[in-house]
Amino acid sequence: MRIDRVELIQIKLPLVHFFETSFGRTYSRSIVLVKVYGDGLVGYGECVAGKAPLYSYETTETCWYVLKEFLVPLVLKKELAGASVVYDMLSSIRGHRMAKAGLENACWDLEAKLRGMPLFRLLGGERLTISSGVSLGIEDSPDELLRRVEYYLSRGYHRIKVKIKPGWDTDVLSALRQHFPKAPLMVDANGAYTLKDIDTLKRLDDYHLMMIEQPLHYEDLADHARLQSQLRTPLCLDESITSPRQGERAIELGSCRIINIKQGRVGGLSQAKLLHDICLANRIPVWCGGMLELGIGRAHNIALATLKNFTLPGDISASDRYYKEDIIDPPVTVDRNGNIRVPAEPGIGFLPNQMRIDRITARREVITE
Ligand code: OSB
Ligand code: MG
Repeated sequence: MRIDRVELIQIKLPLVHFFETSFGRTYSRSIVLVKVYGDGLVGYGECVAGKAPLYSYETTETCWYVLKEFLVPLVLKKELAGASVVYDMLSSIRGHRMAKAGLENACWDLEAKLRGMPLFRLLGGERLTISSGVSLGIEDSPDELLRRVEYYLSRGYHRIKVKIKPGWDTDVLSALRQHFPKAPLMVDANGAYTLKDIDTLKRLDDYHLMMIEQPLHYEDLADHARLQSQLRTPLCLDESITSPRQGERAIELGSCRIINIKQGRVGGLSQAKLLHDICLANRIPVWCGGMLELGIGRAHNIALATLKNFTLPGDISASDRYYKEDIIDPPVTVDRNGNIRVPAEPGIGFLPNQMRIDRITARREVITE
């Protein structure tokens, strides 16, 4: 496969409801889409980085810059054996994994389309439906959160994740458990605690949580190992696991018992699959994380979540949980049983709606050399 041009498109789309984590409130997403043209077809990718460097150092702007100046020139006009070689072709560039993922994932879509097969099959996936889950942000009041939890449980979602931070934790969880004693519930702190909060963290053991995601600083695998040894509830790492190598270290150190795999965070589908394989070999279950993706990134997540070791419901929800109108047709939906159908059509299996994309485009550039 030979890529003869790459198009970068920056779009902006408001969320139907703000999303608040321990690092702030988001009202809309500004993201970079990547279109790779080769052998007569087009592959689509989405960079998951946000406007500001809060979750990671990458941003919409750094993705655009690094793709245009450094990454795209490394693959343009080259003969590629397939998408699986792209990550190594980009290895001279340090970090910027979300930018790399946008480009590599577009190549995966293109390769699958050229072969006439669905992306999940090309990745080696084995599920025809995947479980839905939802991640609920910090709200203005616990009542507002309760209302939302009730709604998603009634829609059949298989797991509810709620964001916590100091001051929005044990009281909120007590209220949740009073109303929903048996609900499959977990929490995500996005690194908002330190070991000084050990008393609060130990009390989290009382709420029958499936897991506690990223309670401590993203750079501290050792502190997470210390914490895990004092808790019954499994820890799950997100921000800390920036690569398959970091995943291996976290497992070795006992920093977590579960890993959240986000293809954007680790540099694309090939690295995500590698991390998945490492976890499988070490009997660490994984689930597919989300970054409030639009339809293209969501489609890549769905394909990834069909791999064998994705045994826990992740953060893949219906398109309308995030956006009034998604940029793909049909939108992602959750059925009565809380499942999401994996498309059987070639590539990502959803059709990007170019007219809708054009309407929300802020900037566009075609790179041919
Ligand atoms: O920590 O998992 C996270 C969204 C943006 C950045 C970080 C995170 C999240 C979510 C939402 O929790 C997941 C989703 O529904 O896409
Ligand atoms: Mg997280």
